[in-house]
Amino acid sequence: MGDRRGSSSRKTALVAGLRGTMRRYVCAFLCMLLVSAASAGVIFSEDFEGGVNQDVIAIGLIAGTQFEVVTGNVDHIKDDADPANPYATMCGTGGSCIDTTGSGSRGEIRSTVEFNFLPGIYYLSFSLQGWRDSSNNTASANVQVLLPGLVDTVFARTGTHGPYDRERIQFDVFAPQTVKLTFRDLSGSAGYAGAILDDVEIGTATPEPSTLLLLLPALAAVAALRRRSSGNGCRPGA
Ligand SMILES: [Ca+2]
Ligand SMILES: [Ca+2]
Repeated sequence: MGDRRGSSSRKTALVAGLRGTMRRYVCAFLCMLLVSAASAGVIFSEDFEGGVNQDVIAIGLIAGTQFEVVTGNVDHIKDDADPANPYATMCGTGGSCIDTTGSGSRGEIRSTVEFNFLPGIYYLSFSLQGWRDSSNNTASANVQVLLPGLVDTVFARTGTHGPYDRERIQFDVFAPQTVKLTFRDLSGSAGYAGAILDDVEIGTATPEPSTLLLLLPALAAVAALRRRSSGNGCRPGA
């Protein structure tokens, strides 16, 4: 009899513990979404319009931008109207851009800015296209995009040029993190021709409508838990 009562109270304590843990996770998730929805906006952007023209940039700062070369080299290209310039239309509507393959070396660029991500939902977007000079030489490249612990994705571009594809990655941050953004030219580039990169942007994302729909059962669960418990409700840090 005593054993049965003990087992029953242990089960009750376990269920209460699970409810408490579930409530904390749901509350943290809801708070994260609410913070994201309330603060949607751009927190970083780089269009590569600053600095010099048609320069091979080796290790060091890409002048006029918020990126530096950390491995190999890249080309910082600017379109102009000079037909003698083989890169006159390389950036397309982008104005200035980055060829992720410099001269005979695949490049790796990293933001000079360090991002202090608080819990929330964010996006990273950028424009990417294949390579072609005025002689119609084309090339392709695979570009690895890295925000350590948050984003690690490879994008492939074939040997065709334009139009840009606008890529967008959405990612969740569950605990504060400080990281830099890297674009790394992997295999696929040909000699001096890689993928063309432009218009990098990071921002806070508004939850998708589908995510909000998924929240409804969670909100109902929290409400039910609150009714059954005299404990704390949903509040930051609960
Ligand atoms: Ca640009
Ligand atoms: Ca190049």
